[in-house]
Amino acid sequence: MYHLVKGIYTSLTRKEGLDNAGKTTLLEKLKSEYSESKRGLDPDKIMPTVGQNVGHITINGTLLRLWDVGGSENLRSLWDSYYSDAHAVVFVVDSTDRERLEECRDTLEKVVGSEATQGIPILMLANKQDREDSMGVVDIKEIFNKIAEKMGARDSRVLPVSALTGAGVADSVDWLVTRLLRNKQDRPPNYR
Ligand code: G3D
Repeated sequence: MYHLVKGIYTSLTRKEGLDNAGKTTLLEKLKSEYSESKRGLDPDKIMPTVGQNVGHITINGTLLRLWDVGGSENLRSLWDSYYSDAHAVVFVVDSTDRERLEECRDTLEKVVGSEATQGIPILMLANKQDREDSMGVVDIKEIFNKIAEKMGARDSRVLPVSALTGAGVADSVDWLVTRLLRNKQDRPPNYR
């Protein structure tokens, strides 16, 4: 019994694929800053994303429904099902994890290449900028620039953030909302 419980715990908490980038921490930070209740989970209560976490925030009258989807290999196959409903993709990168940057780039390349994401803004967040060992946004941009040409005329940007401290989060939200409003005609909002 102990082994089964331990096995389940290990599989739930194992960092694999693109996990650990800070997606859930960012979602909770956004909820604490922008949701009506102004309540988000404390970072020490956040568990790895097993399926998806959802949040709703309102910015200057624009309601955003945010899906935080797990980045592990087996969950990535589900991403496609989100794209046709999505108005933007926010791709969170752990700037301290040099070893996985190539995997991040390859994964983003697939996201960008998907038919259903054509024309929607892509925001890449270089997270964990509060840490001394983090790569700077210039270095991260260089890695992602290699796929920038595949993005065509679509809006894309790499911005530095710390989901933990909240630094850079307001600028990222501003960028996103501006692009969503600008893109309203190509991909109209869902009011359901
Ligand atoms: P995920 O949802 O992408 O899998 P999480 O990632 O939000 O669960 O975060 C994974 C770990 O990174 C957590 O630490 C979390 O506190 C930390 N983290 C997230 N964002 C930041 C950040 O901006 N700065 C720093 N320094 N850490 C961050 P633990 O220790 O709980 O695994």
